[in-house]
Amino acid sequence: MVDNGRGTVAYIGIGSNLGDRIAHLRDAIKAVKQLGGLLSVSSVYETEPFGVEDEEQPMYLNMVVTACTELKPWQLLDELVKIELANGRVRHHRNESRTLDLDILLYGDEVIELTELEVPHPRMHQREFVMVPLAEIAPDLVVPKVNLSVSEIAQGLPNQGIRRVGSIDGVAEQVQVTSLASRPV
Ligand code: A4P
Ligand code: MG
Repeated sequence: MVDNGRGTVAYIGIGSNLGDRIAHLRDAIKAVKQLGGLLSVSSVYETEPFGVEDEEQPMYLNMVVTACTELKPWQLLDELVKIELANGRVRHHRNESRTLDLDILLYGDEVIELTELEVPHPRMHQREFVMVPLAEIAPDLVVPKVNLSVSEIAQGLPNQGIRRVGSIDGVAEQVQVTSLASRPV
């Protein structure tokens, strides 16, 4: 168990491709902080929708944060769902556009294999939109089950269309223009 004295260190992936994407990311960061504490925050990346060939989707903003929390993993998942709902998340089918998606990528060094909660996130190591921001904040972390470091995994991925747009404090104007002018809300 990875415990820094204030709970377990958890890595959380944040994604948004609907509405005011930056506002959703900010809201998520604020809310996650209240679940215990925030240890680090990656840059924000604009990323091509991944795994959705059959429909046109707006570009995503993605980032990863490190939290520490005394919540158990399933309690953390419940809280993340509440944060998604508070940000207008509607669920019809998998991989659809969303105002806010919060995934538990890693929870300490735990391996959890339930349908409702799989940790490490089962698809994280295949995705640039997760591994590139994660490599910024935890390059040497070894991902359980994959048994490679985050930076090794990130470097081995094919190009999937990812562009760093800046820090969460520095990106507001340039990304809001695209998101408000041309994206459905
Ligand atoms: N679930 C199981 N394990 C976890 C976990 N570690 N963290 C369950 C969070 N949830 C977990 O999730 C579906 C179910 O996964 C939940 O009921 C939960 O109990 P969801 O958020 O309702 O639906 P989803 O996100 O559409 O499905 P899924 O399969 O989690 O999709 P992914 O893997 O999250 O991918 N392209 C770009 N560029 N950026 C993105 O952020 N995201 C997706 C969604 C697809 N393409 C993307 C992006
Ligand atoms: Mg999800």
